[in-house]
Amino acid sequence: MHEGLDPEIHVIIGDGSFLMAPAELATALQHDLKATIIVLDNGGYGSIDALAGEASAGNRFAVPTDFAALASAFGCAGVRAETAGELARALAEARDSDTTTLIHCPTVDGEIPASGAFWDLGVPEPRRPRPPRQRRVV
Ligand SMILES: Cc1ncc(C[n+]2csc(CCOP(=O)(O)OP(=O)(O)O)c2C)c(N)n1
Ligand SMILES: [Mg+2]
Repeated sequence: MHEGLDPEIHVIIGDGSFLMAPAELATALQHDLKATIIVLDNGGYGSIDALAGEASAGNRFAVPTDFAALASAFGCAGVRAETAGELARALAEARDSDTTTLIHCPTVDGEIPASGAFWDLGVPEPRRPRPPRQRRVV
């Protein structure tokens, strides 16, 4: 739903949340909707990782995702912005464009900073421990 005078729609979303439903890019194209999606990439489920503390498992992504390439694969524009200047340029280009644009913003290099918050979070356990599956190189 869109309200207000500015016809532009902006979405700000974390990398983990975006990866739960990337096919929404196809939905945007299918319905001829334009949105500018800013993906804040801290390399994992940062909030959950911090809340789980010592018990955290599987909340950091072992493999980086090229979100700009992912957007291109869906037929959207994809761009990576690592500085405030690059982000400003990318936003201006997205505003001038007719298509949905994804702007990939890496926010931390490596460690996800602690949030300082605490949440008594249950950590699910697999039936038998096994290492995460590796991405197959073809
Ligand atoms: C559909 C769904 N699955 C799982 C969750 C639990 N959850 C809340 S925050 C979060 C992490 C989100 O990660 P990200 O979007 O990368 O944001 P970050 O915490 O790293 O800033 C998860 C998995 C949720 N809220 N909704
Ligand atoms: Mg994240």
